[in-house]
Amino acid sequence: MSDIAPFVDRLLGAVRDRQGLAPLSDTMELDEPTALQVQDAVVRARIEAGAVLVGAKLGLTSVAKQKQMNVDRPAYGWLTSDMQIDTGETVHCDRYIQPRVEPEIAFLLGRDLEGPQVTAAHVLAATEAVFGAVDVLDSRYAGYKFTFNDVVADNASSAGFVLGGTALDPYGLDLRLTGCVLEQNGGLVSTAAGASVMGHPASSVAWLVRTLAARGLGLEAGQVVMAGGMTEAIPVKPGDTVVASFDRLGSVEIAFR
Ligand code: OOG
Ligand code: MG
Repeated sequence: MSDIAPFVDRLLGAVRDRQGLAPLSDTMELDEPTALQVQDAVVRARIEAGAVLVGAKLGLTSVAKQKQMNVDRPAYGWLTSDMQIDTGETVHCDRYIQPRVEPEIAFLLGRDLEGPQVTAAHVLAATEAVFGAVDVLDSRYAGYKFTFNDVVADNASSAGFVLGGTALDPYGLDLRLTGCVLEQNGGLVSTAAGASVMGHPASSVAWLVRTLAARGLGLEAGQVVMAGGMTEAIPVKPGDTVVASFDRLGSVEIAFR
C-alpha cells in the first residue's frame, strides 16, 4: 500500500489554493481501497478543522451523469457542516475552483440505517423528511478530468449543498415521479424525474447503506443523504441565478456572486 499522505495534502492544497490538480492516478497506484483511505483522510482533515459530519452523498447515480463523467457506477462521499448552504443564501464562487450545480432529492434520516439487506422500502421507513436540493460540486481535478477512483479520493466532488425550504414526509409521495425543472438565468437547462437516480432515489440511498455495510459502517438518525444528481451538472459563474423546481417539493433558488 502506498503512502497516501502526499496525495491527501495535494487535495487539501487544491481546496486551499483554489487550483485544480492533475488526477492522482497519473502519479500513484490508486485502487479503490486506497481511494477510500484518501477520502477518509480528506474528510478527517475537515473535521479536525472544526467541521462536523452531517451526512453523505451519492454520485454518478444517473445515466446522464455517468455518461457526462465517463464512468459506469455510483460513488459516495461524506457531507460536513462547512459544506452547508442555507436556503436563500448567496453563494460566492471564489470559495470554489470550478463550481457546478445539479438538482437532487435529499433524505433526512429519522432512524439509523445499516446492514447488507437494506432496501428502498427500509430507507423510506427510516426517513423523517425529503427535500428538493441542489448539490454544489467542485472537483479538485482541473476540468473535472478524473477516473472513478480519483473521484472517490476527492470525496465525490463534495463542496456545498442546499436543502430547499419544503420538507415532506415521504409516505404518499412517489419519488420516482418527482419531476424537476432546472433553470439558469431564466432559461430552461434540463428536466428529469426521480427515477433517473438508480430507478428510485431511495434505491440509491439503499445502495449506499449496503455498500457501507461491507466496510462495517452505516448512516445515523439526523444525517442528510443527497441521493445523486438527477440531470447533468452545469457550470456556474458569478452573476448566475439557478432555480431547481421540484414537483411537490418546492424550489431551490441560488444566486451566485
Ligand atoms: C462527481 C460527483 C457526482 C452526482 O450527484 O452525480 C455527483 C462529479 O461529477 O464531479 O455529485
Ligand atoms: Mg451530486
